[in-house]
Amino acid sequence: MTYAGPPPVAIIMGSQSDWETMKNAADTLDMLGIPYESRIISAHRTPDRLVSFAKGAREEGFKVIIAGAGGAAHLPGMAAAMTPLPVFGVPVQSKALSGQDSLLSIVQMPAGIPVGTLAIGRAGAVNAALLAAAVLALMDEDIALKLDDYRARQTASVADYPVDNS
Ligand code: RP5
Repeated sequence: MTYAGPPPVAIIMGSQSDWETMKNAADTLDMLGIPYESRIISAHRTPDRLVSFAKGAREEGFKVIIAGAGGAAHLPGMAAAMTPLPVFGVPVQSKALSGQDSLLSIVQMPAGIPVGTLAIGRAGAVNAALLAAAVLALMDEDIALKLDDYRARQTASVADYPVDNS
């Protein structure tokens, strides 16, 4: 199945400054051929934009939301509060506390409103995209095959023995 309609994945982030991290999610989806839309939506600076996006996300055709934010990272949780879609949260590495603030802000959701929380920074952004792909793969054989191929290539790229680079 190929997506002819709206992109199935929304990548939202609290600030332009989050893009350097969240671009890793976008690049991963590009590599898998999965369409997405990226938007800046701040829980604090653009609350009305957040409400209108989150409440309308399912009707817009999105299937999964990847939400990245740093510091007082309320974006993933507030988005999850207003949509039934799965939300994967990416803690962006903050300057003040190296992303530990972002991680704790995102991961400590109250029971009843889940956010699938990933690692801080690039690894989290890449893995959020891979998890989004895995969700879509449940209903899309093409994506499932691409994920299998990605795993196989990753395994093949790991050398048996370390080399001295210097
Ligand atoms: C959060 O505040 C954003 O997600 C970002 O990680 C952080 C800092 O934003 P800027 O001051 O760089 O715009 O809302």
